[in-house]
Amino acid sequence: MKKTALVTGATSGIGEATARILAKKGYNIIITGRRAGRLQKLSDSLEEEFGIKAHALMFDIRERYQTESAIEALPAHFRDIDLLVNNAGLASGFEHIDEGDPVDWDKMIDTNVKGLLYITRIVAQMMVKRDQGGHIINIGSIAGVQTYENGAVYCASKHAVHAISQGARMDLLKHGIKVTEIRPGMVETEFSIVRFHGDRKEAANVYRGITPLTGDDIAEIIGWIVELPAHININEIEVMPAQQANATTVFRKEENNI
Ligand code: NDP
Ligand code: 8X3
Repeated sequence: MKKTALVTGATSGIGEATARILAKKGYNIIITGRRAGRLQKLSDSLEEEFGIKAHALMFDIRERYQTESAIEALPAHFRDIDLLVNNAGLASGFEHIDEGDPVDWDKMIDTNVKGLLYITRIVAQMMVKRDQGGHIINIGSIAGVQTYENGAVYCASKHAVHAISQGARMDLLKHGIKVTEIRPGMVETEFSIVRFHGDRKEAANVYRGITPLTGDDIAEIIGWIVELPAHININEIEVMPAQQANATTVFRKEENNI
């Protein structure tokens, strides 16, 4: 019987790549996000390309009732969720704390922390009730264990994901539900475009002189983790571009005349 995976934030970047790799591995896929057109297109292409069943759920993960209603309304054949990939998230703004915009702060905390909690709670309840184990993979960040200038609130939100991952792993242990936290460094997706409020030049500058990770790189790692034997869990994994040592140390070729 095919397994079912739910991937949040599958309309671009890491989430989209993850949905593709899991579909390729034979999972039936539930994808979520706010951009309906992209969701439908991806859902159709997953079914066509990989011969699996896909189901698109459009909701804003910051809204608890939207999130819960969407999951509660899942058709019967999508309700046995084996794998939840908590990927939806964003950075919004890049300023010192005294200059930050509370609208940006709310977006990050409501999406990265509260949204992740809302969906985790309801899917974990379903997994516990079903009593067949399960796996929750949280996309954290290097920002979940390190902090950088102009990133206090994003880093705080990812520190919360780090804590939630550790706590959930303990809480769900007796139910055979594994919890994995993946902490990437720089991945070139729409992330920086969103962080800089649509300024593509500023976003491209983040990756100047380096070969960043791609969504596919993270998806490959997820694909490997989910195929490990049942008795193994990867608690956490930190993955960086080879030119990035930590959150603040990057070796850029152009600046080093290479
Ligand atoms: P993208 O901007 O490409 O993708 C973000 C995804 O999250 C989109 O599908 C978006 O869908 C979804 N999303 C954002 N806000 C909401 C919301 N309110 N409700 C529902 N879905 C939402 O960025 P990435 O792929 O890079 O980001 C994915 C995750 O990876 C994030 O949690 C990010 O923090 C993390 N990460 C990213 C790194 C990077 O360098 N790129 C490094 C480390 C971690 P839509 O807009 O359709 O709602
Ligand atoms: C995204 C990576 O370094 O921009 O989580 O915070 S970073």
